[in-house]
Amino acid sequence: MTPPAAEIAEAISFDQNLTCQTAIREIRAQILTLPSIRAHRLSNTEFTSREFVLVRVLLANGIEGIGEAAVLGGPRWAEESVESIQAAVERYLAPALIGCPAARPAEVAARMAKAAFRNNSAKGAVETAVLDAFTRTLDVPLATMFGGAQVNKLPVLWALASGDADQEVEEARAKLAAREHRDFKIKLGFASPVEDLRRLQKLRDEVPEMRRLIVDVNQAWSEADCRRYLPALQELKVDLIEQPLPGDDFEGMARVARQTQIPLMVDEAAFSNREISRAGAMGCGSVYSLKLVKSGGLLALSHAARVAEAAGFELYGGCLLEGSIGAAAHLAVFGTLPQLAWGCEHFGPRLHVSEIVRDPLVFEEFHVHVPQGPGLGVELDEDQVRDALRPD
Ligand code: MUC
Ligand code: MG
Repeated sequence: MTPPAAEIAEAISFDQNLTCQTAIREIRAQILTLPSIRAHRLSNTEFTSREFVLVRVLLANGIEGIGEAAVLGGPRWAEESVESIQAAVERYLAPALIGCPAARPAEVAARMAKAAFRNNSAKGAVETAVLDAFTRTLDVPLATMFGGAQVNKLPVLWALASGDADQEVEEARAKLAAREHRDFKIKLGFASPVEDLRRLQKLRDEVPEMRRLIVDVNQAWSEADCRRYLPALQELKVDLIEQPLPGDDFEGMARVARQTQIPLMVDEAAFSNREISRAGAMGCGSVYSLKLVKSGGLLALSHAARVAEAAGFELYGGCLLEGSIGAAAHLAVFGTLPQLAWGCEHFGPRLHVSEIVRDPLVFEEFHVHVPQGPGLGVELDEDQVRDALRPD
């Protein structure tokens, strides 16, 4: 039955209203820094406080949305730094978006794609803030944009990354005792493989209750290292090996994947959907780590999940150690996925000594809860934001 003309007219005027109300008025980017509870070491960087960019988008209706742009220890994990993100947002992305309705997310993404090449962390934060403001306007959770959450909590692991074996044993025991985490990711590659194996052996011996054990080599090993040390990882019952080889070595990852029974996870190797498809077709691994900073937006992150599944990967909810805002953004997408076989790693908020939101994410019984309120479901604590602003 055709809807009556009055209903059509009402729907069109609602749409026009929404388009006007959600026109983007202002976009700001602030650099914040929060100290970490301990040093966090990766193969190629190390930090004791985390810098990130808080993006705020103001709509014509006065509603503000927020997003977080993450980096790890400067422009090391990827090419963006907090300084380059602030400049990309203020000088290129913001001017391209002023006046664009948040009610048209595809146009928001298209305008950003035209204004800047890659700059994925910056774009991801701006799009998060736009969608946060838009879904707050509609008074629905941001997950609604992706079909709505199918679960209200997700299994979440904890990363051990101080590099000090005794400290890591204590930390793992404390997480298990608090029933917050029972799955762990151990960062390798900043020490020699032999020293890393010693750390792992100690953890296996002294914390036998650890359940799943993932190691992330962050591209530090060669194929020869893999041939030599993967049998030892297998003996230690490692469940998953993340990105052992350099990101551009697709052939090497495929050879290593064929040589070991431990599944490999593709991380730094694949940012774009083409890279994901190619990595899948070449057999570079069997698990894909989803990350906002790789996809460059939440719409693209949700799309990447489907591309990765179609390419034969199981999914893992990756992070770049985001705090509560970035974690809530990821969870809004992850909670809508039919399958997230390997759970997620959004423990980042707990790595900071303080918070910038009034309602921190809830970690209990080895899960993180997906926030339920409108938009991202987290509210800024402006006093804490002021305290965290990096001095110019
Ligand atoms: C990465 O390479 O996975 C995520 C957790 C962590 O400890 O480091 C990051 C980045
Ligand atoms: Mg990784």
